[in-house]
Amino acid sequence: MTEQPITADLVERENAARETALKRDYEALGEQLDRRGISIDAIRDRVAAFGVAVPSWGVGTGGTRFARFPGPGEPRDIFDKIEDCAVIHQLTRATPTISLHIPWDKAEPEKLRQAAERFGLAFDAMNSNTFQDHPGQEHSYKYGSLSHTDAATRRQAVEHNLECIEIGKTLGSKALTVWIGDGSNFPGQSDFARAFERYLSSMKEVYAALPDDWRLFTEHKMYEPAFYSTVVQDWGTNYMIAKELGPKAYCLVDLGHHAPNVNIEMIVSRLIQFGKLGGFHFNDSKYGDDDLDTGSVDPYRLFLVFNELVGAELRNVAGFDPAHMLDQSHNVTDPIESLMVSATEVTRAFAQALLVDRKVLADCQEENDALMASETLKTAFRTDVGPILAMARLKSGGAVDPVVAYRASGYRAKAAAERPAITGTGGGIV
Ligand SMILES: [Mn+2]
Repeated sequence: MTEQPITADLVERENAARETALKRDYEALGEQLDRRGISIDAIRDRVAAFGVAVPSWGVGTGGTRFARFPGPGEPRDIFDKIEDCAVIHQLTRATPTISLHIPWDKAEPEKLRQAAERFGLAFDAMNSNTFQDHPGQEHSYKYGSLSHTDAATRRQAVEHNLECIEIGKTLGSKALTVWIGDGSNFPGQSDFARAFERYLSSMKEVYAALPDDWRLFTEHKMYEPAFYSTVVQDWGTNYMIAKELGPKAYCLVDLGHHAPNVNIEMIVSRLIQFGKLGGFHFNDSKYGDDDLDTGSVDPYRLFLVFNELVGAELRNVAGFDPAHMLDQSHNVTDPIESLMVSATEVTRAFAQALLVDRKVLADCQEENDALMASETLKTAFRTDVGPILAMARLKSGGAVDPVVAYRASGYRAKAAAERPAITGTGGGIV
């Protein structure tokens, strides 16, 4: 029997207080959608079946290069992290998998598997880490890893990725995500072409070790930690990598890893069209990078991304199976609360995208009716799908209001009593 970190009684009690109002709201929305030719129950079932992975590093408090302000009851190790991930899934029913980061989460693979299984969780993509030095490693990544000028350093970085694949095999993972911090801080510091050539050569070795049923995701990032240039800086380079490596290689789109105002939904469309969209790291940003909670700044952009995804699904694009993961840094909130809200925002965007009248949209596009095309999207986006999301959670045994139930459970205070405060450890924002 699957263990639940929060007692079922508490969740039931919290849900009972909200159920009557929810049913009324759900019925009212159902009538409205019915007039638009949409079955609310069908949307609810799609939402209930949707999942987004939680990154193990997300349940710890993040930080910036200036400071980190840890919260109470922070996870001490990967086993505490798995328990926190279980809370998120118990209440939202939207996060059935965890994405591990090696070596931060290194432990006996069998113990990891059992710890996840205890809570009914599985493992998503494995993440390698060659953007910082780890205790005992022979060669430093200060000047790069997979693209380093020194062959021995590149070899060490390749070996690390191979180890991640080996660990992932035991855990039932089916993908490896590679993000590197390689790049330069000065014009002239690095030869762009030679660095990229070295990177491709290293990645070919990683790709060769990939099991047949695995996928390799490469993640681009415009800047940071290198501030002048990065080796895998944008989706164009990422696409070239995926093409160069082969059919199991795909591009991963981290929403925050682009310049402000970049049309990300269009990048998503391009990658889908050419069969190379691997998946997402969801988060939000205002000026740059990926530190803000998903949907907190620009929920319309998130919706537009899902509009492309749902469109591709309805067109039955061959091999279309994007992976979804949250990847954000929580500096001022309880990470469990942020991840629950963010998982909800992802499912909200998905539900809204399911409401788009595709026939009307296609007609508007054919007729060059720009205004009504936009309004067709806006109609879906403006629909408050909250009751659908809450009903999907209720039917799946989750909480009608996950944050309220979580706060009522006193989980964080209990964790704080059991887990002594820790300091240090990287924020792990990749
Ligand atoms: Mn990322």
